[in-house]
Amino acid sequence: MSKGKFITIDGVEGAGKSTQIDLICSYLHRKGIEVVRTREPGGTEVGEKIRSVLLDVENQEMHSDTELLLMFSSRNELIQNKIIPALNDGYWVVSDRFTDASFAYQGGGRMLNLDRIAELEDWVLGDFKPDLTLLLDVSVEVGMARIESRAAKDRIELEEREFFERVRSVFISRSEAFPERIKLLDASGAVDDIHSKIRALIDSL
Ligand code: Z5A
Repeated sequence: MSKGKFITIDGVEGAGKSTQIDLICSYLHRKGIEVVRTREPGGTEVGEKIRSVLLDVENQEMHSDTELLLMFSSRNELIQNKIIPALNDGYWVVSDRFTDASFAYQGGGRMLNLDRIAELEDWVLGDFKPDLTLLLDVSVEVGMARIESRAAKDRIELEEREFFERVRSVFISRSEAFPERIKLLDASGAVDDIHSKIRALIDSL
């Protein structure tokens, strides 16, 4: 059995990740490809517990380094116990967010040193990386407007607009630094138009 492919999808809040992942999974199923869908932080039993701590609005005092380390702890659990076994069994894995989000949110948003994040990436991932990363890019304004009607915001969503502008800017720089892997897509248009661009990228895998 051949190894599966690993696709990650990222972007600021409200970029449409979940919407596009639904369509990607249906598309892969129609092509006869078995898919494991997951998310970060979370995606495993331990990871989901870490996610609750990370997003809990009660934890306002959490130190930024703690936040970063928890993101990578959840990621390690996911890679070792879910992603690598699934890929080895021939499944394709689609993850709602991955390591690029740590560079964008903790590096950009929290202004942590990007080299230190790269050290953690090296420790936890080694040579392992996604086959394709879809970066859905919308302005912070558009993203926020799309999620405005949600009942409650989580701990990170409570941040100021400037925080999310820095997040977006690091995402864009990463897509320029790693153009082979990270494909930036203008996600401000219609859902179907974005999906057809994504299908073309998936077909090229
Ligand atoms: N985080 C971190 O800090 N560091 C890390 O390393 C990692 C994560 C991995 C968890 O995020 C939080 O963890 C996140 C980053 C941080 N923090 N924040 N804030 P999450 O991924 O679970 O949640 P999210 O980022 O807040 O995702 P989201 O708000 O659910 O957005 P989305 O999945 O991109 O969007 P959506 O649910 O598909 O769409 C939102 C709405 O827009 C919905 O009503 C759709 O119908 C609508 N939509 C979607 N596409 C369109 C288009 N094209 N046009 C118009 N309307 C649309």
